[in-house]
Amino acid sequence: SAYQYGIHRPKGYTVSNHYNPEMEKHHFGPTHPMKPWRLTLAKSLITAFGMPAAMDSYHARAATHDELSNFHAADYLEYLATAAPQQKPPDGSESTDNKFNLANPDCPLFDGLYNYCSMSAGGSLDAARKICTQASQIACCWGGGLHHAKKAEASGFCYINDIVLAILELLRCYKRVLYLDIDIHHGDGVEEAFFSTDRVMTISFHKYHPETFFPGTGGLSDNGPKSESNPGSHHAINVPLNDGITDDQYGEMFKTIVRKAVDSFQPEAIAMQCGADSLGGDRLGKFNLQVTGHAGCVEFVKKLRLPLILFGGGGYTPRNVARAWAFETSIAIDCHRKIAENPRIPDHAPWRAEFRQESLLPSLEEILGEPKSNKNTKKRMDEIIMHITEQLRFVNK
Ligand code: TV7
Ligand code: CA
Ligand code: ZN
Repeated sequence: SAYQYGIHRPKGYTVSNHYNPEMEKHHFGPTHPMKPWRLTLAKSLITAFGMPAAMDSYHARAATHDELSNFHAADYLEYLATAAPQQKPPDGSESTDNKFNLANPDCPLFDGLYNYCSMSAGGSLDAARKICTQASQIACCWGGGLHHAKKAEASGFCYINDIVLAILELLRCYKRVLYLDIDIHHGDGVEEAFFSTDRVMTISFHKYHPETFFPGTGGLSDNGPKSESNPGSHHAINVPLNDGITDDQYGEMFKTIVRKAVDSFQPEAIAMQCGADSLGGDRLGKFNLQVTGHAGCVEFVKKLRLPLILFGGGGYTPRNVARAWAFETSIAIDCHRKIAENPRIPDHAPWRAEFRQESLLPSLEEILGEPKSNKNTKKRMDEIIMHITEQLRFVNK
């Protein structure tokens, strides 16, 4: 029997969810940290809490070659569509074929790769179109958010930049789009794609440690090519952080910076990448964020009442990824208070082994991951806010 939460459609606006269950059937490889089945786990939680009753659910279709070519180079797409999964040479050595940065351990060529990419992009494009026609006010595509992909290059587990494609779609009907990125990695692909326009402002919060942490870009002073003739200068904002940041500190930074950016840039729509590798206990990340802290950023953005797309992204401890995206879906449909009152996950479900006796929102006593020591000083946080405030003085819409 389904869990009874009494969840109903929010008043006055429509939320849509864009998902294709085929995505989970794809595997990057047994030891690769990117696990597409975390999407199924998220969808299972969303369903277990009765959330589909409160939104429009769409089966995400595969994006067409034409649609992908709005951002990506033809020869790159051609190669993606035809390259065969790499066989390990019999001598056990690594493959040397790395055209377009493919077939390295981060971006392997796996079975059905092109299918996987076009479904991820299809969901994000569908979401953008629902936002453009105002059929939805908030659209969720947790299978998207692949922010590192470049025009003709795969990078950091990303092959097709569904976010860039979705923002290009939004630009057909909205004058200015604000891009927010709370994945623990720098949103370099999206930043670079919109370097030379003043119609998109990008803000990425990330761990910044160029020598040791991927992708090594996104320093505080990297605000786009600095030239008089480039309208896009000052429209790339970076918030470089260190390990161990807490909910309070992160939330404070996020709200302060986004509030100032919205005031000066006056966006008409927002695209937000909600990478869940910034949560405590992530396999790759070392921040201390809890589900409520991560989701607090989404709640703050929702309250701006602008057309909004929520993308997934990173997240390498699948059960925590699923928790965060399920709770963020509940914020979109405005039932998060109900969920917070009884966050216990139904224990009869097939995902029982994954969650055991846990709840959707881990309590204060059972936080996500071992607390890491916080390497972010108040002084540095103030410096960052000062620098960004200065940058935003150049942006006046
Ligand atoms: C959006 N970190 C993507 C984040 C992309 C991070 C990296 C790995 C990794 C890859 C593996 C693997 C891994 C335990 C972790 C410099 C290298 C070091 C590959 C072994 N285990 C997102 C990309 C990042 C692949 N890459 O933002 C297969 O970690 O640091 C690097 C580059 C060279 C390649 N090696 C890692 O979250 C979705 N990769 C195990 C098997
Ligand atoms: Ca980020
Ligand atoms: Zn990431």
